[in-house]
Amino acid sequence: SSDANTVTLLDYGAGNVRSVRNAIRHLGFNIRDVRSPEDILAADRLVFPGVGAFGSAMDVINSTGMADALREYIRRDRPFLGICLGLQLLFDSSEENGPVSGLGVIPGVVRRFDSSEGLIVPHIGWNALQITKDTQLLQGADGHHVYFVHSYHALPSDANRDWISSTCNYGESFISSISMGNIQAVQFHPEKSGAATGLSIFEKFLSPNSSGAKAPAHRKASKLAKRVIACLDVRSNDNGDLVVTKGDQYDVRDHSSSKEVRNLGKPVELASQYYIDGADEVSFLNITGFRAFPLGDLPMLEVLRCASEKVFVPLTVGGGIRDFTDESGRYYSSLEVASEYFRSGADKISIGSDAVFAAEAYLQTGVKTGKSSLEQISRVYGNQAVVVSIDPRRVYVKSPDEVQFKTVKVSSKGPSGEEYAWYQCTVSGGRDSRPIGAYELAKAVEELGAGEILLNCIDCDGQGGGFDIDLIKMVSDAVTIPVIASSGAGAVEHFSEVFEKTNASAALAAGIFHRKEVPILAVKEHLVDAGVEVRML
Ligand code: 1PR
Repeated sequence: SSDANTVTLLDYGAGNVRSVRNAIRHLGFNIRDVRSPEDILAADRLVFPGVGAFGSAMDVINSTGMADALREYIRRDRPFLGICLGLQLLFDSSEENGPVSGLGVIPGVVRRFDSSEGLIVPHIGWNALQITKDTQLLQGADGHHVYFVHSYHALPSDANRDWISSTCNYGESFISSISMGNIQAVQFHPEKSGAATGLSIFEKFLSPNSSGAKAPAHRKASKLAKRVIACLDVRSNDNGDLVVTKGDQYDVRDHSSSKEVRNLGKPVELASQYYIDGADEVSFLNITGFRAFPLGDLPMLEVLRCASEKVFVPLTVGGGIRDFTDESGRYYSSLEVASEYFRSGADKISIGSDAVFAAEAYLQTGVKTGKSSLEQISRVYGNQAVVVSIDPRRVYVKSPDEVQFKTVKVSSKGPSGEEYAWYQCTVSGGRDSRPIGAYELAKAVEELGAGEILLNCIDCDGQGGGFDIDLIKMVSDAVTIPVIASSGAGAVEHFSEVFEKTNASAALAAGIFHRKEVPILAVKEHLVDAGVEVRML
C-alpha cells in the first residue's frame, strides 16, 4: 500500500545506513525496505544510500536484478535520491577496484582524488556547495558547508554538464550533486550535515511541497572547513553507570580521598548538546574497552543507538576493537565488533591498542598480512570509516642519534635541557609503552588502511596548556590522511594556533567543553576572526 509518509529505501546490505534511516524517521517518515526488484518499481520515492566499494555494490545490485530495476525506475523519471556512492553508481564507470561499469545513466567517470601533491585523501569534512543549477532540493544551500566523506569523485565534463546541479572544490572541481527531472543525487551526506542544511535538503526530497527548515543566513563557505570535534571518554563508574569522564594525563580518578571516577555527565545528553552547540563531529571512546569486551558492554551500544537518533553529524566510536575470545570460549573477530558498532549508529570506528600491535608487526616483517583489525575493517567498510587513535608520551633525548625513532627539536626544552624528543606509543590507555614512535606508527597505519588519525598526547591531556604543536606538526606533515589534533585545549587561541602552525584537519577537545569553560560557538567565532574557515550553524 502506498502512503504519503512512506519512503522506500534500497539498502543492499553492504554497510551502515542507520544514519539515513534515523534521519528519515526523525523527519516523520516511515521506511519500506526493498526486498526485490519489484519493490523498486513500486516505490513512490526511493532513497539509495550507496555504501562500501563501487565494485562490490555493482556486483550485488547486478546479481539481484536491482540494477535493471533501478535503470527502469530512473527511466520512468520516478522520485529518486542517491547518496554518496548512490551518486557515483549512476555514472558509466569507476576507477575504484577497476575500471568497473556503473549503471550508465549519466555519462562520465568516477576517479580517485590525487594525493600525489599532498592533497589529503579521503576528502573528509565540511566543504562548500557551489550551486550551478536552480533546483528545489538545494534551494538556499548555495555556499553552505555540507559533510563529505569519500576518496572517489565524479568528474564534470561536457557530456554530463546538463546533469550537474552543484560542484565542490577539493584539489579540483568535482560533482557534488546531480539533478534531472525527478532524479537527484548528492555526493555529500545530508543525513550527517546538521539540521539547518542537511536535514532540510532531505526534507525537501521527502515532502516536495515543504520548503524545508528555514536555513539561517550565514557567511558564504568557500572551501573545506577545519573541524571542531567534541570527545566523550566513556566508562562505567564504581556504581556501574556509564558516565562521561575526563582524565588528567589519562588518570580519570579524582585526586581527592574518594578516588572516584570523575563523572561529567551522561553520554547521550552531552552528545546531543554538543551537536546543538555546533560540534562538527562527536567521538565516543570506550576507555576501558581494552579490558572489558565491548559486545558484552551493551550499554555502550545503546548509547550509540540513542545518540545517533538525535545527532545528525558524524559519530565515531572507539575502544576495544580487536579479536576476542569470551569466557565461554566464543571467538569474536574485530570485524564483528566493528560491525556491531556500525550497526548501532557509528559512522567511523577508532582503533587504539590493536593498531599499535599491527603496525609493529608490519614494520618488523614488511608484510601486510591483511589480517589485522585495521586492514580487515578498512577493506570491508572503506578506509574513510577507520580512524587510528594514537596515545603517545613525550620522551626527551639530548640528540636524535640516541634513538631509532623520529625525533623533533622541541619548542621548550626537557627537564635536563634536552632539545629533542620522540613520542612513544602506548597501549591500554597509556598503561604500557611500546617500542614504536608516533611518527612511525602514523606512517605504518596509513599504509595498512587507516583513513584518519586521532592524535592524542598523554603529557598534554587535560592540562589546558594547548596542543602539542611539535608532535602534531611532525605527524600531520608525514601522512596524507587527515589528522585530528587532540589533548590540551584550554582556550580558544589554542585552536587557531594548531590550525596555523600544523596541517591538522580537525581539533578535538573534551575537558573545556564538559566543564563548560569555553562554548563550541566561541571556538568557532574565534577561528573565523583568525581567518580559519569553519562551519557555522
Ligand atoms: O586501545 O583500541 O581499546 O582504544 C582505547 C581508546 O580509549 C583510545 O582511543 C584511547 O585514546 C582512549 N583512552 C584510553 N584510556 C583513556 C584515558 O583517558 N584513561 N582516553 C583514554 C583518551 C584522550 C582524548 C581526550 C583528549 C582531549 N582520551 O581523546 O579526549 O586528550 O582531552 P582534553 O581536551 O581534556 O585535553 P583501544
